[in-house]
Amino acid sequence: VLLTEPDQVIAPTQSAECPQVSPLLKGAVGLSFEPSLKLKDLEIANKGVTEGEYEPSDCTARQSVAILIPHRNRERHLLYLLHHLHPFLQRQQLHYAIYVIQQAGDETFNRAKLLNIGYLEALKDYIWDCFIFHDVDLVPENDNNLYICDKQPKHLVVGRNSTGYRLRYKGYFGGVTAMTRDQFLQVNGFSNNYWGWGGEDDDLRVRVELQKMKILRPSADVARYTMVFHKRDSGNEINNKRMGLLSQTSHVWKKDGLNSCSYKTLSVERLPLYVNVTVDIGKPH
Ligand code: UD2
Ligand code: MN
Repeated sequence: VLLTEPDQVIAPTQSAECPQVSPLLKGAVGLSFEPSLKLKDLEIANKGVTEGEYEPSDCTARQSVAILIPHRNRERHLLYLLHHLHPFLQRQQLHYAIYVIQQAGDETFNRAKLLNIGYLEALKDYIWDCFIFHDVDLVPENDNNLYICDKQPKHLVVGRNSTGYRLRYKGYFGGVTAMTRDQFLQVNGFSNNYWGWGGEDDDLRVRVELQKMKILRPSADVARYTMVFHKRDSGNEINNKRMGLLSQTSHVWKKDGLNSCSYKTLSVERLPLYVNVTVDIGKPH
């Protein structure tokens, strides 16, 4: 046998799974909303994020999570959210990416359809395990509110500052929710037919209940958010058809949702801190 120097051992690229409880969590943190904040500052502070995506360097994340944010004309809110959310998700040791789904034009806003599009578009990049449907103006206050999915759909907003941190009503499913890829597919996603403010979150709850799934919530002391103050946006007037639509959900969910979501992608910009997907979603008919 010819003895040679041992080959240099190449470290396996697969590192151990991240711990069940991240050692980086801080619990409740004070939030700041600095009017002078600039996107450039955030980019400098988040060098580990590329094209909106991050992965822990020293362990393998337990879940891969896509954060989907429906958006139009709320730039300042988006900046505040990115400012807090990136470090928050990194402390949770997640593999994640942030997608902002931007409705082009001034037709009536459609939050639910934008979120369906976010799901479909994000899956073109990676087979995400879990999706977080996230209002742009809600900032989580406590990093023990884990942005991971569970055996059942999760509602992450028990309370927020403006409503005394209490659940608004039984069955409330708005603001920030978490569903696995399969859970969301099973309910055929959101309805595409809610134009304007309200009802689309209740519709998703009905879909979830029709599948005999049960909504989970973290404890009230953890599932707390600050909502950045805002008025009702123009182009997102209250949807007077919402009650009528809601009464039809059990009949129409199979054909109104992910499988009927038609749109035109105008651009996909891979910015340093998020993927900006701009879409033409049409208008109510
Ligand atoms: C509540 C729900 C929200 C949704 C909405 C009814 C909470 C905390 N949130 O929010 O999830 O069910 O009622 O549709 O209960 N947006 C824009 N530009 C616009 C309009 C809306 O970006 O011009 C986006 C943005 O992400 C915003 C979200 O849509 O956070 C919901 O709209 P909202 O903040 O005006 O409604 P709000 O606070 O009553
Ligand atoms: Mn809001």
